[in-house]
Amino acid sequence: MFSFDVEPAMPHLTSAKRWLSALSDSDVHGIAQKIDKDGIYCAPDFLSADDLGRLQDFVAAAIALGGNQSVSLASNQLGGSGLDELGNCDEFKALFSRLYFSSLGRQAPEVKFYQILRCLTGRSVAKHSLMFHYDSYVITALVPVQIPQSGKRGDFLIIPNTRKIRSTYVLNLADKAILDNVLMQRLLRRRADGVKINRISMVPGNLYLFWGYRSIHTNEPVDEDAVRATALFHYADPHADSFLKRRLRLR
Ligand SMILES: O=C(O)CCC(=O)C(=O)O
Ligand SMILES: [Fe+2]
Repeated sequence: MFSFDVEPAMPHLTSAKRWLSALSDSDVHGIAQKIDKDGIYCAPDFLSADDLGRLQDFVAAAIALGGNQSVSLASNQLGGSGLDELGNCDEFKALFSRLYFSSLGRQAPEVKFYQILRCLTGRSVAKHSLMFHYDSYVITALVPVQIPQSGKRGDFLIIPNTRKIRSTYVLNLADKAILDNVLMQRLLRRRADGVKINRISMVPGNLYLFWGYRSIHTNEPVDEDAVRATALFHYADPHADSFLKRRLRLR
């Protein structure tokens, strides 16, 4: 009998799950403290080269299908990419509820992600860059899938922890309105207000965590002929039960 000495393929997400399963409560607390202090936590090499390669192939196909322009894919369009598996992975979901509890000291809501795969390329790139914002969700995880090696790489910009979780949806809207106007965006783009903005050159396959609701953030522009793709996992909307929000039907 022949026996081929071929290594069996590693199941998907093995290295990510290994790292996640090994996290103690004090590790999670350390992550929360790092985000409080520096604005962002990075877990290097979160994805294996295989998992990352599968994701990069998926991005290339999505961009080709989208006519070589920027595309944003939601959870229900991510089948087969590996991001669906990550979004449903118990160890990954537990990281978010543990972080939430560690940071806020409150029982964490069920982990359901608002998930997107954001692929920037082509002429539409400018429209999607330097749009400073607060997320609607407490915790944001970002996994870079593809980052240009040269030229305009679309570095991530963050002014961390500039606000608290607002007690009401109206106050949250007020913060967003202050930020979402031409003058304020122009000030931030020119750094004219003297605030210190952290710039992060992201590395594909790493996992980045930050308080998306509390931090002003965006990405720098990307060259039109390059591709910048990031997978985002947003968790915990503090205003999910707001009557006003439901009436306005805003996300
Ligand atoms: O892709 C990025 O670097 C950030 C995207 C982001 O902040 C968002 O989609 O909420
Ligand atoms: Fe964001």
